[in-house]
Amino acid sequence: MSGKTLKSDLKKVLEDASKLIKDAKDLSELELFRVKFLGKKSLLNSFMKSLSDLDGEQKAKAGKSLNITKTKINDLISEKKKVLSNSDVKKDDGFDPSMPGKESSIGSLHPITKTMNYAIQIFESLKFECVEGPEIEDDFHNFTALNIPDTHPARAMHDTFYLADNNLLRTHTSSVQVRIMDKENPPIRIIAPGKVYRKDSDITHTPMFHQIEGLYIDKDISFSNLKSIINIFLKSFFEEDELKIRFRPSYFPFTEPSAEVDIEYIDSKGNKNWLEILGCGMVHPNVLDMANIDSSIYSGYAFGLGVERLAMLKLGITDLRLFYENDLRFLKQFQRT
Ligand code: 2U9
Repeated sequence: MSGKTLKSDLKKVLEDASKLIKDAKDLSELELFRVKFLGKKSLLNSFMKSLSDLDGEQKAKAGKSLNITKTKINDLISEKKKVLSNSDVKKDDGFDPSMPGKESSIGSLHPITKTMNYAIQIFESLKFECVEGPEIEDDFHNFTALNIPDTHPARAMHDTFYLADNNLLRTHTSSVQVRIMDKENPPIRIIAPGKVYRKDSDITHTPMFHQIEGLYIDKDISFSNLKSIINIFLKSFFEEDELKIRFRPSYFPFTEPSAEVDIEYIDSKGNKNWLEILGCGMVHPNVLDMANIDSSIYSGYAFGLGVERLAMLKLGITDLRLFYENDLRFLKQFQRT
């Protein structure tokens, strides 16, 4: 490499580089030119490598020329980079890079799920174990095992969604508790939360709703144990130590004696009303015997509550249908509750 040829070669490189850099359309094209003229495989770099073939003064001179060219190309690139960076922002009119980013909205649990979780957590603190089971059931687990005879109106077509092969959509989560009784021996202390289905649709009923049912079977379980657990649960759920609770005699095929429980509710005008909130009773001896639990040794209590009803009272919602319309204006109100 003679000094003269190097000089003219470098002149040519600088001319080519200046032209291309000047015409670079955008930052990515500019980067391609940087690699082309200054990268490992560039002509400049190959000249650098062949410097070792030269000696003394020649080497120093050539090295200096190379460095000057390199610096000039670098400066051209930096200058162009500034121009392109500014014009990139200007080109995208309306874009202000200093604006804070858009907040992405985080989903939240449905008010029914929240109410259910809240109730479950109270029962768990009272040492009830949470169990789950299938929503598609058979006649035995949903009806027969619960002392609901063939002739009972709950079995009529208008109440139950029947499926093929003698299956049905469970009408209550009692079927889950039957499955646990079949598998386990007392003491059994469980709650079964979940979706249940009934062929019912009007202003106060939806064909799917949520229940939490509870069951406690052991020796010497009495109605006063049942009253105590219901009182503790309701006072805790409504966060009201002075809550007025009343047990009213009732009938269910799976409990004997049975009761419905009302709470005193004071409306916005200050009027007091009794509101039915749940059903309960002592597990019918037939139900225990059918599950091979000796009813002469064991007794138990059971209760069932509708989660939608609890949620409406707790959250002050007056129309059941709001829960299932998926209107974000409604749902967003419970994001932080
Ligand atoms: C077993 C034995 C008995 C569960 C019970 C109720 C009373 C009850 C309703 C409340 C509102 C259903 O959601 S609702 O419409 N439930 O009144 N449920 S006793 O009794 C059982 C459960 C399991 C083995």
